[in-house]
Amino acid sequence: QSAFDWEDPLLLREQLTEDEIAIQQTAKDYCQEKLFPRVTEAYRVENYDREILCEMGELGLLGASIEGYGCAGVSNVASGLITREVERVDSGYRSGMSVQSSLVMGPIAEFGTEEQKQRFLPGMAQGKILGCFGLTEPNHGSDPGSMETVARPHPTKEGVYLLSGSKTWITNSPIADVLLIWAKLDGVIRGFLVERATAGSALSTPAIKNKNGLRASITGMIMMDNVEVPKENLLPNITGLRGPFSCLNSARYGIAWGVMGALEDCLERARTYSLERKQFKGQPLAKYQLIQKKLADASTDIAFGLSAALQVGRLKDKGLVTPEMISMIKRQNCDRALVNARALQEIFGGNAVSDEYQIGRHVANLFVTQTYEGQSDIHSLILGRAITGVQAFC
Ligand code: TGC
Ligand code: FAD
Repeated sequence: QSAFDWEDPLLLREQLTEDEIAIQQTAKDYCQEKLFPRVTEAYRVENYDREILCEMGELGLLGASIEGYGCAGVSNVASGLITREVERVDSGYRSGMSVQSSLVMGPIAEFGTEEQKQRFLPGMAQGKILGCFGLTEPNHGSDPGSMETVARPHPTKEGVYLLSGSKTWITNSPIADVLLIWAKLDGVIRGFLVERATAGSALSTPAIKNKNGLRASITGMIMMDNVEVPKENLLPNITGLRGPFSCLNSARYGIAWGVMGALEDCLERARTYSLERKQFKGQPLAKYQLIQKKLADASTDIAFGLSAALQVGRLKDKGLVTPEMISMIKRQNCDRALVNARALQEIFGGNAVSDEYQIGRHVANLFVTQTYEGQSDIHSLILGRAITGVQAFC
């Protein structure tokens, strides 16, 4: 008879292939040996080390599920396991990786020309070219369909578009080499690959500083005042909101795995602390029932959340996934990660306030993960529409 394993209560590893287990271990070794030692200081001073993307590139972690162009071509489950390991360290590090992989490399691979794929994907897979994804605007977040950013043909230069507008809360924007901008051309949403090297002073990307969460990632605005973009940089094979949302399907799927990694780290730390900390006649906190309930709740939500992410990953690999399935796991796993991390934080008492215990950083990050890529209530409405056939957005 098998013994209960609190670190893998429903034996998820039994459902994984040998390749997937090996890929997860490679990612875990890198994250624990190279990323974790940096994160406390990076979070304190709000610094994102650009080298991280190059290190991830060397290990084949970027655009990992893309076939060819220097990418690893692993299963969607393996790519979920990678995000779980990165976010076990910090959601901000997963954010930088997700944007590069799912939100910039993904659309180039899916909707780009062969020339665009050859030009961008190998350098992006190595982390040498850094990307960002510009959808959200100051006046349009949950409702990107109302975006104001526009593209128009250059009045005198043949084959050139001019982009004007502003985007905000954009991960990686201050240091990105290629900015995927969603803008309306003749009223229809299109994707443009803006290259910083040729955009000149018509493009600016100021950083947003003093964030309360995700401080180990870099976030900024994108201001465009007639930025020239050659027609070769227009994604040709996609029009409308389906473009950005198709990319978001992959990124939201990754977040559903990632936040479970962050919660696993909270659980491991809270369990260790509760066994070591003694209160009332020298008894460890772990002996008390209210503490045990918090650990049991978190462990159960992790086990259920990972099982659901695995099921959706397998369906994605078979081409059977729907956006609503992804909304379901994004919403549920982000919500449960935030609620449980917040409850586990209480186990640390006053020490929770010190960043040395790491838990406060996860809690602050998990608020952001519940907000970006569709705030949880927006995913409720997506599910509500699918269940009833009636849309409740407006
Ligand atoms: P709606 O009428 O629902 O759809 C318009 C068109 O889009 C298609 N579509 C999808 N296609 C593929 N996948 C999906 N998930 C899709 N969802 C919608 C749809 O079929 C339709 O196509 P067509 O051809 O019929 O025109 O559009 P709506 O305006 O009513 O949408 C409402 C809503 C709420 C669903 C949507 O706007 C939404 O999801 N809002 C949330 C916004 C969001 O997620 N923003 C994310 C910004 S990027 C980001 O946060 C990155 S953080 C990265 C990091 O640091 O990790
Ligand atoms: P709003 O849309 O103003 O929503 C505010 C609140 O109102 C939310 O709780 C929402 O659920 C609720 N609400 C809105 N509409 C309704 C409705 N119809 N019914 C009920 N409730 C509603 N965006 C990008 O494009 N690229 C990025 O790389 C990126 N990175 C980000 C990084 C960080 C650190 C953060 C914080 C955000 C990032 N975002 C990015 C933006 C993110 O996607 C948006 O913040 C998110 O989509 C919510 O939009 P909003 O902030 O404008 O909130």
